[in-house]
Amino acid sequence: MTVSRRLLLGATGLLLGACDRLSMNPGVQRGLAAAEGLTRRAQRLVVNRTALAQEFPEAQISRDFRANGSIGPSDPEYRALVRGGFADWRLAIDGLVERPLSLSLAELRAQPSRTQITRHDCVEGWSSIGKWTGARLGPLLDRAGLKPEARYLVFHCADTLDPNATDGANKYYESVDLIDAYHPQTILAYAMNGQPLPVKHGAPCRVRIERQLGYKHAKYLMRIEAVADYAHLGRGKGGFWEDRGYEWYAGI
Ligand SMILES: Nc1nc2c(c(=O)[nH]1)N[C@H]1C(S)=C(S)[C@@H](COP(=O)(O)O)O[C@H]1N2
Ligand SMILES: [Mo]
Repeated sequence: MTVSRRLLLGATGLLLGACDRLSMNPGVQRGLAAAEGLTRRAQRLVVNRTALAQEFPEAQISRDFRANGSIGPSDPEYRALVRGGFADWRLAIDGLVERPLSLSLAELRAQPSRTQITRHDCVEGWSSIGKWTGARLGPLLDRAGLKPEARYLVFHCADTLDPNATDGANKYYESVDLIDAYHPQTILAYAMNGQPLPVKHGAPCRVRIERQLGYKHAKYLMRIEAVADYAHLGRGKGGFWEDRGYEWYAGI
């Protein structure tokens, strides 16, 4: 992935730059140690962002994977999709792309896919292990062709989670940067534990972003929008829970 490679080269440059400058002065041993600590931490952060999340054997799949947040959206548009067995569902991939896509569930299932058994960690303090199958997001983004200005992906969902919000920030949404978007384990999951994704877990499709906490894994996906900035959406913090105080970067 070009983004991560560029970042990695940036971190290496930082390391060389800092060492060169400090090694000129023999009296700054502690400063040198601190600088190396910093750059090592910076490198670890960068390298870790593209590393895979741990995967588990079948035997460790949770018998009863918890469901959280919306578990049966009552939004009329979504109810109609459920009644039709999601035959009319389309996933839009648009915004700052050269070739906007509109994919049916069948088309999504025909894309390059990945299956992974991972642990889902919710900030509320529970974890469950599940097996997810879905279309890899990276190849789909390449098909759509991100414009150079695109920096984030916004996941727009079908469910209203806060009907009482008076400022219009009612619906669930999330956003990630392009490192997470192109991570090999980032998939548009349409199956869970070998079955079509159940409604309570986000049918017909939810994103899995395995290096992030649970609230980043948007369920009931309707639209993926490439944007330069997310300040104009919701309350401007990049996600439903971010708008209510959670961290935007929820890396694990
Ligand atoms: N659309 C939507 N996506 C969502 C939520 C939600 O309420 N609506 N809740 C989030 C939270 S906090 C968690 S922990 C997970 C829960 O996913 P699960 O129901 O499959 O366990 O979904 C996340 N994605
Ligand atoms: Mo969560």
